[in-house]
Amino acid sequence: MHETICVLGLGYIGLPTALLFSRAGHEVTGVDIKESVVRALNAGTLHIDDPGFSELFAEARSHFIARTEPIAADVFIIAVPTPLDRSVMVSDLSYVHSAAEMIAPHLKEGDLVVLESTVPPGASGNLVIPTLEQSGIAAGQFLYAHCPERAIPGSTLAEMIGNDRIIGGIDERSTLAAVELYRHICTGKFHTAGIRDAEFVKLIENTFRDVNIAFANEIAILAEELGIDGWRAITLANQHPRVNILSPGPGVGGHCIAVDPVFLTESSSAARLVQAARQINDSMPNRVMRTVTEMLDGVRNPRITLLGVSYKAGTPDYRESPAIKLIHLAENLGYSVTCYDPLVSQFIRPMSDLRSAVEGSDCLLLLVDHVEFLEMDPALFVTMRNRNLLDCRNFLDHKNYVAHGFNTRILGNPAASRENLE
Ligand code: SAJ
Repeated sequence: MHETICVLGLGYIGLPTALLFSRAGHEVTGVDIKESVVRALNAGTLHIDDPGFSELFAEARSHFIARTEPIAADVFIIAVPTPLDRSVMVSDLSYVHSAAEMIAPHLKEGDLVVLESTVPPGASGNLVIPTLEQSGIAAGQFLYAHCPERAIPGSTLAEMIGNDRIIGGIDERSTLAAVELYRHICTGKFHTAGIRDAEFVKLIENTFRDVNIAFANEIAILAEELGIDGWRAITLANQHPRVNILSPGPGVGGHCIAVDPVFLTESSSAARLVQAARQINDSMPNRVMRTVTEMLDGVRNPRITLLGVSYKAGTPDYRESPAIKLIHLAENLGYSVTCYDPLVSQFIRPMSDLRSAVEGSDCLLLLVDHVEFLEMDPALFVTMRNRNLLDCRNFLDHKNYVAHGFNTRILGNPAASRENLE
């Protein structure tokens, strides 16, 4: 059966979800409060991109329309942002709440409401369902399930289709209805759970990654203290069949990994490891900046060049990017900062082309392992005032930079001084 579907929120998750259901033959109304997004989509222009999005849009458009308000439908999918309110370090559920308020007047008995947005455990029962019940229809008369998204930006469609999904309904009917629905767009397995369990599982997945990145970052810090190449040590440790340590870096960005551990622990007074991991990852830009100040000791009016400002390789997305904190730290120390990123054109600071970004610079600071950086020729950096390189991803061909007169440092590898690389 092909139901009518209303998807609330047309961002990185809501838009591809809406289009996959449209392509599967459902009549889909995509709802976004931003009129510019609605206008662009109805005129055939995508406002976000990821591999396969434009092809999918072309195939799905005949069954898809965007609006600023929901309409009656058989299924409502909530895929709005749940940001972290950093002033109080608590999840901001206002978009989820207002999506539920917008659905309530259209809700009928037998409709299914699915929450895809990531929320703290209990949010469905405490906030979303009571708001939907303001329609006068009780939960159970309408169906409700939490089906958290798990797709990684950069491979959103492939993961949205292929990954297993966790589905937690308020009752068996809801769970089965949600499984039946997602079967139309997903080829992965379905694992059913209680509703709070599903909320919790999503958060521990991303927290697992945050904690493991923090471990990699702590290894980098210890390796620097002990004079050991932390990257080589991690590679060697990972030869063990049950060890898989992640990679150190200048900090954890994006709208999920840095945020979900806070959602997980916001009602707890006991969580320690998760909070310690957050602190380690959040302090990485400070550590990087300290290394830069050591490298540029004695340089007057220092100028540094950030290579990569997105939150990770292969994406123009710079939400919560470690580059943002680094820029603030550097500017507070009186540094001037130039930015080059082959994928980012809009940022919190003006973006330069590579040539102008390095002109007069005292240090290249590689923050993101975009493949495009491998093509840079260090011979082109003759206009730098001082040739320093700090590679926070152990990514570049350091010997080549040393051969071109660069003083090179690698995060997590104090041995990578000029002498050792020569
Ligand atoms: N990072 C490191 N070292 C690593 C891996 C990542 O420093 O070894 C950094 C990245 O540079 C980046 C940040 O962590 O700044 C997060 O990047 P990511 O690739 O780990 O994750 P996201 O935020 O792009 O996507 C995650 C995924 N979650 C997991 O892998 C458990 C994705 O599957 C989720 O759907 C997504 O969060 C989400 O929306 O929740």
